[in-house]
Amino acid sequence: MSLVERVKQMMPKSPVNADRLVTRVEALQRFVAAAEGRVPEDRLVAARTVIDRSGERLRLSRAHTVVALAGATGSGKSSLFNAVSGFQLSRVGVRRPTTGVAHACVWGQEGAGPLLDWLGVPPNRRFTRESALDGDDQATLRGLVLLDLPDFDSIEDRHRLEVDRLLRLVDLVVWVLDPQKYADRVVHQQYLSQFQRHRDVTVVVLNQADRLNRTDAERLLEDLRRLLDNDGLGGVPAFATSAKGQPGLGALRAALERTVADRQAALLRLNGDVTDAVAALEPLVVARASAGVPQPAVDRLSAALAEAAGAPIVAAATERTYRHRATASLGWPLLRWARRLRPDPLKRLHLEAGPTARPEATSLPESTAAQKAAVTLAAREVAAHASEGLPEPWPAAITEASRSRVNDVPDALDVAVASADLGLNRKPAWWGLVGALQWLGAATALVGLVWLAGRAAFALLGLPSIEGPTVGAGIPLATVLLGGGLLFGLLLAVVVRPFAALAARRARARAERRMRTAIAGVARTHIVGPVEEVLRSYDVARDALAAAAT
Ligand SMILES: Nc1nc2c(ncn2[C@@H]2O[C@H](COP(=O)(O)OP(=O)(O)OP(=O)(O)O)[C@@H](O)[C@H]2O)c(=O)[nH]1
Ligand SMILES: [Mg+2]
Repeated sequence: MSLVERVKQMMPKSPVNADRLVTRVEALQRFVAAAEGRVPEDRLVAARTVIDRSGERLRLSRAHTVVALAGATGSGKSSLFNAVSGFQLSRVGVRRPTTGVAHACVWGQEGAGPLLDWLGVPPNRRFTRESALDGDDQATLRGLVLLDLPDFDSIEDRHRLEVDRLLRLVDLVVWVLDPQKYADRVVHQQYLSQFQRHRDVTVVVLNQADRLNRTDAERLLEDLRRLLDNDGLGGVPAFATSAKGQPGLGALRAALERTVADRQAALLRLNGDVTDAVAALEPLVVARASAGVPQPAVDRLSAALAEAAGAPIVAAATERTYRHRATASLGWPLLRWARRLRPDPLKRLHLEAGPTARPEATSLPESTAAQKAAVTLAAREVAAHASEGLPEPWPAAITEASRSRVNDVPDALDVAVASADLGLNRKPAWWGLVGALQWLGAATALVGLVWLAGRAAFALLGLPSIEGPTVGAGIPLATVLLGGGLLFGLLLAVVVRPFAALAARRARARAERRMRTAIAGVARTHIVGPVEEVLRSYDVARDALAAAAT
């Protein structure tokens, strides 16, 4: 089996489709858009970084593969870098640490400039391989951008920062370990084990193997593989190298060639990043969708709001006003004016019979502390139901949403009550009929009265009295007219009274219904609506993360 085939076997990976990766990143973007403002920003930072980075990396160059040589000081990164490139490009030193700034060597392929700018490699540290002199010797590495990184265990802070920065950007990492420090805990805990989700783009070399005999090299490699297993990196390619002697660079070069040929490293890397981000976000959603806000809780909230808004008071005033006006319209005509002197109950609340034109001018009573408490409780109940089964921090976001418009609620309730049509601005038709009959009775009585008065005047003046017609047992018609007219008016007033009372109660019920409808609208726009908006965000976020996960 050839070396390349052996390496191929060591690097099994299922290819990542670029379109699929873009779909995953877009789903992650949808998650962030839905969750922002609901979830603390620090929980989203990693996802945002991945979104930005993948966008940039994919846009910059799919033709290049960026491979970093990372490791502790003195492990031989620069030596390997030089050996692979075939030139002394990066200084190999005795004084540690030697490399302070990343060096890059680009094999062929025009247009790596923007990529190197993005990576932050200074122009004087960029080299190009595959000059005219090389011919096709280096063709198998065409597209490779090899980076020699500073030491990650550096006593120099800025080295570590530089390494950490670049490790987030590169497509594939070759961890260069040496026989002395390959088991270093810091290396494994702080670096290698953090790359679990990037196992497809991780290669580990035990460098300086020329310093070991074959048996020791095998033993150390075995030990190294065991440590990698513990790091969650079991099965990643791990082999011995030497920049100076046996076993040389063969396996490393083969790994690099294969990586370049596959053109998969960038996609695999980003795919791993997305998987990482998704895993970090997973606790923010659970498997099932939100349950919504149950109608009974909304109804209880509307009822509490109706109380606080004074709807029952206005409804009672509507009933009294109906009766008041009915009495004024249906009572004995000559006494009606007395009724009219008293303002009707609605007017005392500065409400109009239909929708009130200026809701802000009403004088509805302030809601009591108990009513306010009932509203708070009902709103809390809505939030609690909506939050059921949702992971943190969604319940907090839901509670916040339920309170977000609380300050506008009193005014909105006043408007709802005032603008509800109380249904009293049109006189019922039967009032007209009864009113006309009342006038008829009164007119009859008046005719009788005038007649009797005429007769009395004639008698006073000693004029001969005119005997008018009589009714039944000699009762003069004038008396009958007066008495009958009065009695008729009185009886009519008594007879219509229960009908007016019934109609008044119906007017109250109708007014109350209309106000409650308007108040339910306030419950929806001011409390339930904002809560449902959070629930919608949750569902969108949950679906988006499920899409990003696969
Ligand atoms: N025998 C042997 N010596 C090596 C090998 N690789 C590197 N060295 C030596 O190890 C020392 C350090 O090598 P560098 O290549 O500078 O190591 P580095 O990892 O770049 O170190 P920093 O730049 O400080 O991070 C030098 O003296 C090299 O000659 C190797 O494969 N075999
Ligand atoms: Mg170096």
